[in-house]
Amino acid sequence: MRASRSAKGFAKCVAFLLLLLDSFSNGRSTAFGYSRKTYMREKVRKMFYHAYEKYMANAFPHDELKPLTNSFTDSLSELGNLNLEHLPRNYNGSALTLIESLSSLVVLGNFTEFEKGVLWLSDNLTFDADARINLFECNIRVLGGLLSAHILADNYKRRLADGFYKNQLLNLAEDLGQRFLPAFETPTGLPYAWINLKYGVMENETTETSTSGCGSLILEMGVLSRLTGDSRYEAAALRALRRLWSMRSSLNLLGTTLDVVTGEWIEYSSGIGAGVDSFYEYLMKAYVLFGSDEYWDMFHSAYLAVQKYFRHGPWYHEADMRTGKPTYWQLTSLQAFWPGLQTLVGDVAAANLSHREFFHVWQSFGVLPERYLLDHNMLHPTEKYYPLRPELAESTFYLYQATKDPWYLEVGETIVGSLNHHTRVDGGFASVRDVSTMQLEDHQHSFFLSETCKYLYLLYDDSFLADQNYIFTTEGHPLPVRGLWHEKLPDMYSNWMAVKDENQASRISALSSQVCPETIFGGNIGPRRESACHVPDAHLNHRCRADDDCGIDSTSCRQRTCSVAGYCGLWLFVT
Ligand code: DMJ
Repeated sequence: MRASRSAKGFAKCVAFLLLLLDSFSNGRSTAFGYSRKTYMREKVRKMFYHAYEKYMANAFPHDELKPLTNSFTDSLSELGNLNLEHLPRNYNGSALTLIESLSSLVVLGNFTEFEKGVLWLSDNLTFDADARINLFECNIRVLGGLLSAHILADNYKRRLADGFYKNQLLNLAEDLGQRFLPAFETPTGLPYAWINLKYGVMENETTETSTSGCGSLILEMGVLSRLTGDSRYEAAALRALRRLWSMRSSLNLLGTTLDVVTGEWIEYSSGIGAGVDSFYEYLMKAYVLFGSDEYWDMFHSAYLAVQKYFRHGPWYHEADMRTGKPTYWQLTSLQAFWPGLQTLVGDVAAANLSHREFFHVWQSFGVLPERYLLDHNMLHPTEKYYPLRPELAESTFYLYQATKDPWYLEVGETIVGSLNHHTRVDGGFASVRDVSTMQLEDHQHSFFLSETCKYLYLLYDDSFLADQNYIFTTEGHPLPVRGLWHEKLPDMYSNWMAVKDENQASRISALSSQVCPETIFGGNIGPRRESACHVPDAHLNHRCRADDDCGIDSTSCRQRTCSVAGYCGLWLFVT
């Protein structure tokens, strides 16, 4: 009972944060009126259905659609498998795109199609397949998709045929979870990256995995344990996460790849993009979902290290975990999720700054290139593609929720325009092979339906979020924030609950209350300055005019300054 009340309090506080930030938009331009919002919502709805219907017509029940040839690919066995090794001979797909679409169908309010999908999966889906799959990919797409759809089916039972839903998706999820468990049987508890669904870990399997691969399992496996009462899934994911965390350097940095048998790092350089991204995301989101201090403590230290060693103004480079010295100066498309995570934490100022830069790159190319070499100011010679990724849309959605600044709706409009212009074809939506020529690739990734379309839709219609607080998994599948799942509410959040008025609230955020103690506001820096919550850019063009317009940086507690171009930031390297 106590736990449940605390969790509700916490959830309310998160909602309060969003409301509070809402008030910072200061009545900016309302050019984005109701009808334009409705128009955009319908435009995104059409995008989703175009992708979904073409998949159902030309690829289902295989995994993903090939939109240029109206055919399919059984890609679950190919995900993460760059050299396409050990491909199965008799694998005919798991209806991956349908699984990934279920939660989006609920967000769009289409319970008829949702029910049809659930019925088909209940009757036909089996994981008893001789297929070697990537544990991380299968976890976020399949296990996450099934669990989220199960919870939604249960929540919206009244919208489905009477007596229709009897936990079929949860049973499938449990079957899959059991097949994951052998991967964790290593001397370190760190899971193998690859597992055969039917036969477990293959002989001579590679022992190399990524930080995301063993650090981004806790949401799905934790929820599976909470729903089934079988603690093995959460215990395995938590053991792996703890072991991974114990491998951090004295700077609180981690590498990108490691060996699951020896527990040694293989690649010491890392950043916030490929191979690491969702590790950070899951620490924070596990804290919100399960309320355990342990996740917050890990996230907090990791976040501060990222801001200290990877950040350069609004950009993030990579660094060696042992020395903190920069290694690669590259922008990657996956990094664009970071402002969304920062917004969830309350560090909206930093989020806003980076988001603008990613959007600027999107505008320059028409979409986000997979990798851009910041030090050479050029596209990466081989990674010039854009596979319909969601990260910029995701961050735009979070920032709009936090600020209600209509500018983010315009950003969304640009993204929607580019996607329709460059990637829509008769047979669905195609990935871009080369952003410099806009040559297309015959692949519609399932995350286009689970994430890209969902976040864009939620930008213009968030009614799905009205009655329940959700955390979105890294694949965009909503999981409810439930009091029952909270062990206890950490003390630091008492700050939020004690907030009485707006002025007080504006000086506290999850991070600032830890990093910049409130006394700092009465000290050298002066009273009434918020640290983390937002850039108090009350001006209509969102730009500062003087240093005084900029708040305090949440991680260094240093005064931000106003750049020549009119942006608040810490323009020097943070050391
Ligand atoms: C998705 O599968 C997830 O968002 C994952 O965390 C990163 N990559 C893709 C989308 O780009």
